[in-house]
Amino acid sequence: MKIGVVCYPSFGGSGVIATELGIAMAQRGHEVHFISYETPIRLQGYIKNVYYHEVQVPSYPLFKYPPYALALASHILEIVQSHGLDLLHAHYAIPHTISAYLAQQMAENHGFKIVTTLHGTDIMLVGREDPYRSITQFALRASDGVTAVSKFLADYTHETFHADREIRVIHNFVDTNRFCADRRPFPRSDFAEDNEKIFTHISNFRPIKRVCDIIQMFARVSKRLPAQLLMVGDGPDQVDAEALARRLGVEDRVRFLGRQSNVEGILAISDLFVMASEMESFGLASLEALSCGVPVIGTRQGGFGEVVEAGKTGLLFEVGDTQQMADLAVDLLTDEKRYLQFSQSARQAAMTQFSVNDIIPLYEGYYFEVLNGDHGKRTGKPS
Ligand code: GMT
Repeated sequence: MKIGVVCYPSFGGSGVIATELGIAMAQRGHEVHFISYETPIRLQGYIKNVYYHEVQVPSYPLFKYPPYALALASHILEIVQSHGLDLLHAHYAIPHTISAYLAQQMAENHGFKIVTTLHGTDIMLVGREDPYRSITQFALRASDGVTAVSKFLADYTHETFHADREIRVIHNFVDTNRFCADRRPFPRSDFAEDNEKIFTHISNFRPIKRVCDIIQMFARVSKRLPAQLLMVGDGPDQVDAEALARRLGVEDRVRFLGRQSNVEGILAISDLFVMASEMESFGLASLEALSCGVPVIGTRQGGFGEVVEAGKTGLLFEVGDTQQMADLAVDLLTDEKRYLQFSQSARQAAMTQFSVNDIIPLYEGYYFEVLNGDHGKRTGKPS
């Protein structure tokens, strides 16, 4: 099969999943064409069957907003025509699916199918806002197949967008060999003393991630046990988080590491992974932590409960309740036997429910289903 993959190339989970999925498909013998405005962050080195096409967006003085979606549509069309793609997998409904649909309309003699994967932000934030609501609804109809990374997100999409079509739930996945506590490229002692616990948070520090709650929680924990907090990533709320750490007197124990390409190494030496998100359709970094045997403390929101089993692989708390978050963390870390059970269950869950080897065939099977028929593209189909 010849597959095009359109994704955001950045550090976000959707780009990571799109890239790892594309690579896995290439390793299964399919020809895979990545299409984006930059090389996706996890696409490194030569990989057999993989191509990368960069979208250029010419800027003219007249264009206050360079039309990326149109440049992307033209580029998809060129690639479809020169390589004969069978299927285009768009990660994010807007603008990627819309560009793919436009290319589909233009590619008169080269029919190809469109699969859209909904990741969360496209549906819960961007697509719900008025200017993008109708176009997101249209993208859902225009796709030949739609998948969502959690059941929560599929249900949410059906309700919010009245999407009268099948949305296949395919959970995100993790490479359990790569994300493994045994693989430590650097020692734990680089970050903490033997008696200190290591807390880790990874995100893009956007307001939805509530990173200041994590600092608040950590300041409470620090009064009760020796610990270090590693903040991985960057984003708009970093400045506030740093200021809060100073105000609460924990700045010497909170380390901002910026974007890291080797998150597996950091997770492998962590004791606890923490997320305070207001909403999370899945929470890929949490799954990567579980795979390293690191229990997760996160909010009882969105699809998080599909990733973290409360009371078994992690613990959930109400959004904003940093006291409860701190209590849960201290209780778990100070009960060695319970912690060990959580850690083992975390690794086990990643291996049995979310392993790359089990999830990739679900996508591949879905691709074939879509290629073989009009898959769930029912109501209000664009003609
Ligand atoms: O969370 C973000 O801001 C990044 C966003 C993305 O585009 O990568 O993440 C979304 O997709 C991830 C991969 O499927 C999910 O693990 C995240 O939960 C989801 N983010 C939200 O739902 C807020």
